[in-house]
Amino acid sequence: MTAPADYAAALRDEALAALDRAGVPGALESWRVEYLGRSGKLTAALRSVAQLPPEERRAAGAAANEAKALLERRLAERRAEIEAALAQNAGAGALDVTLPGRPVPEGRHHPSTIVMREIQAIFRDMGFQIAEGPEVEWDKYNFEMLNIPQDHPARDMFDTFWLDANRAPDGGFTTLLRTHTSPMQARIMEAQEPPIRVIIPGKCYRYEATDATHESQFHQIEGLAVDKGVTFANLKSVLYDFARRMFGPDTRVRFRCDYFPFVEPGVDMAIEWRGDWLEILGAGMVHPNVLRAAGYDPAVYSGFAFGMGPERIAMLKYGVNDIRLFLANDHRFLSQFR
Ligand code: FA5
Repeated sequence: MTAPADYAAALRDEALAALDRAGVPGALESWRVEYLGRSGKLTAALRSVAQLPPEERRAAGAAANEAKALLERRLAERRAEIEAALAQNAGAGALDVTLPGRPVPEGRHHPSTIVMREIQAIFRDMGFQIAEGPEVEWDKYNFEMLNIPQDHPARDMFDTFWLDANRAPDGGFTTLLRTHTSPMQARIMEAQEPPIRVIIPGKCYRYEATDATHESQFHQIEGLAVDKGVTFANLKSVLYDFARRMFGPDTRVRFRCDYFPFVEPGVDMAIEWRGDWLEILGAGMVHPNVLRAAGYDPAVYSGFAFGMGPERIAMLKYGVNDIRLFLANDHRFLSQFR
């Protein structure tokens, strides 16, 4: 059997360990009640000293009293420690409702987004609708319906990311990442009747070596207008108007012949910018084969189409000398635009 003095010492050690674990004022109070309260363990031990045989009473009483004094002292010390820690934390994390709020860093738009929105707003003003289409596209829309059949040499103009999905029985590719937004010309004409006046912004992909003016992922904004009696003069006036709204009212514009299989005649348009002529888009009258493929009678309807690259336009407007900065995700670059 444990001697009463040893029992008091064991109780003391147990209480000290429990005290170390008590970290908040409420836990200290529970501890006090458990060991030093009126029905506490140590109080009970002290009381039981009276029932001991006289020869044990002295040692047991002394041990229990010593333990009690020690625990009371440690309780006071522990309370002071906890209060000091709380006071320090309260100072550090104090909620002062009179302080002004912390500023939330303002988000910014990507330069491509800024330029695309600007371009879209100009065409919206002119009465164009805005449509979007799939980035994973069928060969049929990206090429065939645009007057670029299988094995047509113009396919070399577009270095294509082909996809493994839906391979033809002979193993040929049928799906790809669209190389331009022009497939939406075919999709829109196939789905609706003229009159059509629409622009299509979206991402395009080309399997080409990147350099300061070529990325493998970039945006285009396609434009398409189809109706009875649409002429090349309409195309020119819309694009002149666009250029002057986008780059300033005195901007000079130049058209030169260019070749795209889906337009006839085809042109590229350049603007005069800081003394240089810079091409900003390809355009032309929708090729009769494209109208026919979509189910329109080219004897009745005509149309124009154009396609431009917003990143190249952003490079001009903001003086960016390397297109790869747009997707490099460097905050020092991106934070310069609003
Ligand atoms: C086309 O993609 C034609 N679909 C445009 C068109 C539409 C012509 C309708 C006629 C009628 P092109 O390959 O030139 O054309 O690309 C058009 C624009 O996309 C370019 O002027 C350029 O601004 C942008 N672009 C093309 N390739 C890249 C690239 N690798 N990186 C960044 N921008 C590019």
